Amino acid sequence: MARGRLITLEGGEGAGKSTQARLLAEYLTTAGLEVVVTREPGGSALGEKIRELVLDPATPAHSQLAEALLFSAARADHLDGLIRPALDRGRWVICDRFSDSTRVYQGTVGGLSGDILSRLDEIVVGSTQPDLTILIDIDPVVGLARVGSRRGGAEPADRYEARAPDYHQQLRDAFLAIARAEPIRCVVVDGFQSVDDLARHIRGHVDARLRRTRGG
Ligand code: Z5A
Repeated sequence: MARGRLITLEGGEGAGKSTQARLLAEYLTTAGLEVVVTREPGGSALGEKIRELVLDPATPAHSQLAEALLFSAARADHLDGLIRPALDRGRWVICDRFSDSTRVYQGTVGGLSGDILSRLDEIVVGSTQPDLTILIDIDPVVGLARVGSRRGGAEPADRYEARAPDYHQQLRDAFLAIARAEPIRCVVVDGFQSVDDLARHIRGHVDARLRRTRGG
């Protein structure tokens, strides 16, 4: 059986990653593929526990290394428990955030060295690198406003959302820098489009880069 494909969606808060993950899964399922939608941090029982911990505003302050190790532990469990078995069974896995988020949040913006992150990536992700990464680029002011209005003021912002505007602009720049450095793996799409237009563009990239190359 042919190995499945790993597609990751990356970008800042409120870019539309979860919405587009769901729509892409519907499209690929209709095209006859078996699809798994998952997310990070999360995607496995342990990963979801770690998610609660890292997003909780009440979590005690800790170092970027500790944070990267928490995300890495979640990712290791997610890969072993869900992603690799699904790929081995020929399923297409769509993951809402993955290792680029660690490179951006804990690395470029968080200050952890690229060397440490590369070593962690080699240990945890190894050869299970994304076949395609879709970076949904959006002005953080727009993304955060979307997330804020979805929340309706009912819940507190999580530890990341609550940070200063400049922090979110740095995240945006760091994601774009990865996409520029790895144009074969990454495509950038404009998150300021309507949900339907964005979904159409993403489908086009997936078809051009993955489905046509395997006769799918
Ligand atoms: N993190 C990290 O530091 N290191 C790591 O290695 C990993 C993660 C893996 C996870 O948060 C946090 O963990 C994250 C980085 C850190 N930082 N934060 N926050 P999360 O998963 O809770 O948050 P998120 O990934 O940013 O998800 P999100 O806020 O839900 O955004 P989204 O998935 O990109 O967007 P959405 O849910 O699809 O849409 C947001 C709202 O906008 C919603 O009401 C939609 O209906 C609406 N929407 C979506 N698309 C559109 C368009 N096109 N137009 C208008 N409105 C739209």
